[in-house]
Amino acid sequence: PAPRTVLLTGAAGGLGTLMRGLLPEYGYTLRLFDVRPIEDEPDAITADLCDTQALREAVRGVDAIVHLAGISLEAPFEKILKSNIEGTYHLYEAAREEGVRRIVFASSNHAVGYTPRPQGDDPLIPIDTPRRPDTFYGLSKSFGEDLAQLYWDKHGIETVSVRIGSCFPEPTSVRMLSIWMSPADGARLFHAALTAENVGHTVVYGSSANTRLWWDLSTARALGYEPQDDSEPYAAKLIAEQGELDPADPAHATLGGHFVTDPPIWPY
Ligand code: NAI
Ligand code: 15L
Repeated sequence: PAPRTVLLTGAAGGLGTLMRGLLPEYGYTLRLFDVRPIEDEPDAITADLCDTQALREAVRGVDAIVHLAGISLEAPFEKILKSNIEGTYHLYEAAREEGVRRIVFASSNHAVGYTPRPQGDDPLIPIDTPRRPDTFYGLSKSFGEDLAQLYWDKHGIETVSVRIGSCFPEPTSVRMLSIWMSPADGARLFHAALTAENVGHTVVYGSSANTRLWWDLSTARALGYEPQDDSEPYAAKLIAEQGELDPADPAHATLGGHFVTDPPIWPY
């Protein structure tokens, strides 16, 4: 049966707030979890992913989990280690102990951030391109994908790992014209990831059907995802303001963009 009660971790965040608004339209009842309190949501669970008891109670009885909680940008390694690596491990352990069979994991394009972006007639980047994390943040997403594979192979817990491009109300950079996922398409993709049968561990790119798309959406489409949006209407204004991407600039020549070139955050 299709999942009905879904735990949404990271529910206080940007994407979590968007999905709190959109996923109930697909018939889901959401249980909310975040280390930050959520205004006007008295039933939300306010706890850290490393609070294993709170986490186990949070997953008890849900049909599936949409796992968005974590640090969403580069940060010192120790912080990434706690929230993204240990936190995601605790989530999978809680799911295993409580018998939750399906997780949708918010991976990121930064797991493959050093991959050169297609130029000209180059083919789209396939989903099985070697992982090339561009940050400790991207490394934690690469870990999350491997963890998902392990829990499928060893424990039969299914995951769809979604390498999200940029999911915001509107694209705000020329790079985002290629990797943007509209919030409505994000909800479509999460719904497909929650309901498709026999996904095992499936990795997909998460974006809209952008004219300037860089990667292959076929594994997402195979779940039943049919993107409806395209960033192209935003292109003329963004290019006029920011200029075209410069292939000689490493921040413009890779999937990960400025994550590739930003100075490291110390202390490592
Ligand atoms: P965000 O930073 O706005 O939200 C993340 C939420 O996770 C925050 O509310 C934070 O309090 C919570 N959180 C962090 N550490 C936690 C912990 N240890 N325990 C409990 N809660 C914790 O990020 P955003 O943009 O909403 O992203 C959500 C997820 O999607 C993140 O995992 C991010 O890496 C991933 N993602 C998002 C993209 C986007 O375009 N928004 C692109 C690629 C990946
Ligand atoms: C991500 O992984 C971040 O969580 C998000 O804030 C954006 O920076 C996005 O990637 C991006 O690459 O634009």
